Amino acid sequence: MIRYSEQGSHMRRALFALLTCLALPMGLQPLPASESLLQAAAWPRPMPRPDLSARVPLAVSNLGFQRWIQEFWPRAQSQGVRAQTFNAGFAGVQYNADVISNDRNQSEFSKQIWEYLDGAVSAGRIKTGQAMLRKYPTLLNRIEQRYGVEKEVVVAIWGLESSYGGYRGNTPTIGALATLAYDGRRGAFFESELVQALKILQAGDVSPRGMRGSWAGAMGHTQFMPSSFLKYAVDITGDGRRDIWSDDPSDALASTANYLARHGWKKGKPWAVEVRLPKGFDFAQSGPETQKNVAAWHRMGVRLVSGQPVPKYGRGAILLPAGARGPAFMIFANFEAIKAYNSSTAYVMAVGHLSDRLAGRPAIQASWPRGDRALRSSEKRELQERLTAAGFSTNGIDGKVGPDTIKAIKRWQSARGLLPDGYANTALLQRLRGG
Ligand SMILES: [Ca+2]
Repeated sequence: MIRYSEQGSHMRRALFALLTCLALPMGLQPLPASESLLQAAAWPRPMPRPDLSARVPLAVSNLGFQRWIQEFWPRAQSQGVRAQTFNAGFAGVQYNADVISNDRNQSEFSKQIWEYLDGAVSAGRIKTGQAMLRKYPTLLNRIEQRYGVEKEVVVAIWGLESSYGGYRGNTPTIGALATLAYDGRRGAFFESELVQALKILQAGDVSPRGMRGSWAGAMGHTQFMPSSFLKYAVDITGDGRRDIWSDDPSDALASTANYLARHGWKKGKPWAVEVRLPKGFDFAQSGPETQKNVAAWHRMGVRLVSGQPVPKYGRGAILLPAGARGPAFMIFANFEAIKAYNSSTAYVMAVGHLSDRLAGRPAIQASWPRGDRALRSSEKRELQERLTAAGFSTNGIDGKVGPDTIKAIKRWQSARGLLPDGYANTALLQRLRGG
C-alpha cells in the first residue's frame, strides 16, 4: 500500500485543529450545482497558490480549493465519474489544513529499526493479536483457506495498520485526497486516488459520510488506498458491499489476504528466517539483490540461528537490517509480497516478525547494535552527497537510506577494504568526512 508516514505529535495536531476551527468561516460552503460544475472548464485559472507553509488564513486556501474542485470536475467526468456521485462526494468538503500540516511534517529524526520493532511487535500487540485469533477463528480459517494466506500474517497486518481496528482514522477521505491533490506535492498521485475514491462511492460500497480514514487517504482496518481497494477489496460477508470501514473486520481482512495472494504469497513458506553467518562471510553477497538457493547459502556456511540447516524454502537473500553487527536474516519470496503492501524494510520485518510471534515462534535471537543512534535526515543527505562526490552515486540526495544508497555504501566500503555490509551509521559518516 502506498502510504505516507503518519507519525506526528498528537498534541501539535490537536493544536493545529483548534487553530483551524477558529479560522473557519461560519457554515459550510454551499455545494456547487452540477450546472455550474459543467461550466468549470471556462473558469479563469486560479490565483497563484498561496504559500501554505506560512499558514495563510484558511478562507483564502479554501477559495482556491473550491475553484480547484470546479476545475477538477471535467477531469473526473472524463474518467467515468457521474455528476451525482461527484456532488454527493464533495458535499460540504472543505480544504483540510490539518492534512497539509501532517504532509509537511517530515521529521528530522527517525527511529532505528530495533526501536521501531520494539513498538510494532510489543508484548501488548502480540497479546491482542492472539486474542483476535481466538475471537475470529471461523472467519480467519475461512480466509486462510480461500486465499492461501496464513491467518497470523493477516492479523499481523491488521495489528500494524490500525491496532486491530482501533485506529482506522476518522478523516473524511474525499476531503483529505482533494486537499492533497490541490496542494500539489505529489498532486497527480493524489488526484488519481481521488478519482478512484469517487468510483468507490459510485459503486455503492460506502456512503460519502462513511468513507473515512487516515489524513493521507488510507481507509479501514488495513488502510487500503482507493486504487488498492478497487483492485483487491472483496466482499466475503456476501451482502454485496466491500465494507472495510465498519466495526466488522471481515471484508477488510479478506481483502488483505487477497492483496497478499495476488502479490505472490506462498502458503507454508516463511517471509524470512533468522540465520547465523559463518566467520569470514563475504558481505558483498548480502542484500536483497543477491538471491541464491538455500543449498548455495548452505555451502557458504549459512545456518539457522539454532545451527541447523535452513530448510529448502527456495531462493533467498541475506538481509542485514543493522549491518554486520546486528541480526542476519534469510528472506524469501513472501518478503516481497509483504513489501508490496508497504515498501519499508522496517514495516515488512514488523509484519513478518509479529506473524511469527503470533504463530508461537521465538523472538529475534541476535542482539541489535543499540548503542548506535539514528542519523538525522540532514546527516543522511550529507552521507549521500559525500558518496556521490566520491564516485559512488546514490541516485539522488533525498535524506533517506534506500536500496540505491545501501548499494553505494557497499561499493564504497569494498573499495576502501572495509566490511561491505551497507550499514549507515555515525561511524560511516565520520569515515566519509575523513576522506
Ligand atoms: Ca460485505
